[in-house]
Amino acid sequence: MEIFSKVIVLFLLGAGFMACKENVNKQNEHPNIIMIYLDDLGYGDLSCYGATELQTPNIDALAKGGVRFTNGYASSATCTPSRYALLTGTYPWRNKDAKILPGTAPLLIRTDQETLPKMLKNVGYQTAVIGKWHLGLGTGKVNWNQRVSPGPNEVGFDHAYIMAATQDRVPTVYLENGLVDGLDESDPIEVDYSNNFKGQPTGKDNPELCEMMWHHGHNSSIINGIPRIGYMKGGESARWNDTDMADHFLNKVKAFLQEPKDKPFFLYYAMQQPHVPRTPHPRFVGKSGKGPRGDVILEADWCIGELMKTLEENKLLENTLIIFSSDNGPVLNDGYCDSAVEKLGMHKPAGPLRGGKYSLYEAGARVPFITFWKNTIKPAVSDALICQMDIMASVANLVDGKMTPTDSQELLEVLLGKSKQGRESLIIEATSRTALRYGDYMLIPPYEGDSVNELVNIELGNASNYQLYNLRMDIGQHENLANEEPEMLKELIDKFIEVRGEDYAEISKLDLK
Ligand code: NG6
Ligand code: CA
Repeated sequence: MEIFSKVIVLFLLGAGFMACKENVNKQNEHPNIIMIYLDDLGYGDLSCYGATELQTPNIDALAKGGVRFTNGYASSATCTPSRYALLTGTYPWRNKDAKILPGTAPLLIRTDQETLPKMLKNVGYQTAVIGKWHLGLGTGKVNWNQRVSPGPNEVGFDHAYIMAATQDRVPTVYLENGLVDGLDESDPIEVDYSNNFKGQPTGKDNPELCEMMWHHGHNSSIINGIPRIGYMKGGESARWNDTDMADHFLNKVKAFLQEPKDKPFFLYYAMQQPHVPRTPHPRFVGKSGKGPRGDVILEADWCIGELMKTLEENKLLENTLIIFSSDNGPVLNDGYCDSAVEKLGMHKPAGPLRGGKYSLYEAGARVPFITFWKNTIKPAVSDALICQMDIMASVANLVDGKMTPTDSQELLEVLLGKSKQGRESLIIEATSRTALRYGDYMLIPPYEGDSVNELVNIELGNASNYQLYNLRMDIGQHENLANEEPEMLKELIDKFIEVRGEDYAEISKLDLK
């Protein structure tokens, strides 16, 4: 009898163990997914990507325990197009409106369009965006005093806590599911990108009121002592506090993670650093020795450490795929005098790459790109070619999600570090110009326009002839091989035209024959 009961106990324990294991496996089929997306962080800005003058231990820990990609790309060298590609899995140059948007722009993603959050929602995910949006809101003239719609909720996010555009653009308020957070009805908000409101100070006319001076652009409404792009009036009680922004978004993230959940979740954590205006919390001021740009990178790294702690405390780490990247490459002076140039020292935001934000050279769209999933992803460095646009198809494969084939390539094995067979080719975009990465080569077609944007001091990639670089041999794009390798040049031009077709001819206004 005793033996019999022992057998039963063992059997029950075994069954319990199996059930538990099955549960874990089931959960593993539908892991939580967190996309951490920084704004203007360069390929060389992190110590895990070779920076020696800045230490980013929390992001380094992701890289150390996960896959660190050396050929990971945003689709573009500016924000809106990259975010569009990330969320829709389509090339931004297919949408003529996918350009840097003002804060009053209508929603860029069609509400009937397939998106990454919608695809996940359809297979049972709870979806949330917290942070920078910059993909437009509404359908035309927005009334910020009513629910602003369509927006993130209408393209797949159950929950949205966002800033509408960028930290340097009005309106300088947060929106929660379309409603301005903390708005007092008796002090309505008005926003205009063409004309000032009577009697409101501007950076242009009232420099004495600016605590941070503008260098180019950014001379409209002054809010919290910072001159912005665009004019805004009212909404005093709802205006954000710039130095608290990182903590504010982080607290929203923590609250979201701590909510009890009966579904897996997708969290798009779109951080504002190190985009201008760089406003580190006083805890981080002076910590990098590189001025506010370095300080906000340290602040962002700290936020990610806090995020990781929250995941651990809530026992979510082993069942969460984390993807870390940036929307475009680095810029130092992006319109404010904040000593980013003067205090740079030996730090190289672009690492070994040429160019920067706005550029068709590598530093424009090649960015830090890391995947981490405790006990599932094995640490590795991968040189596979991958684009943020590919996350949608890859994740769809992971969760059995449905999506119509688009420009997004299914590279789940690459994302998880099991394969290094990435893309064969990729079109990258920078301010409506495009270039082709094919294997180790980069083809930059001729474009009119300045070769250097003197205001931001970045080489844009414009030249009167084709440029061809072998990135494996020459990551810094010093040697144009167009004359030396005519066959390769021809092959790449053919490939480029095959994908870009008439659009390219129209945009570049060049005779392709
Ligand atoms: C530019 C702004 C720049 C930044 C950028 C958008 C001026 C002169 N420059 O037009 O400061 O806001 O747009 O950056 O206004 S992005 O990362 O969101 O694409
Ligand atoms: Ca950006």
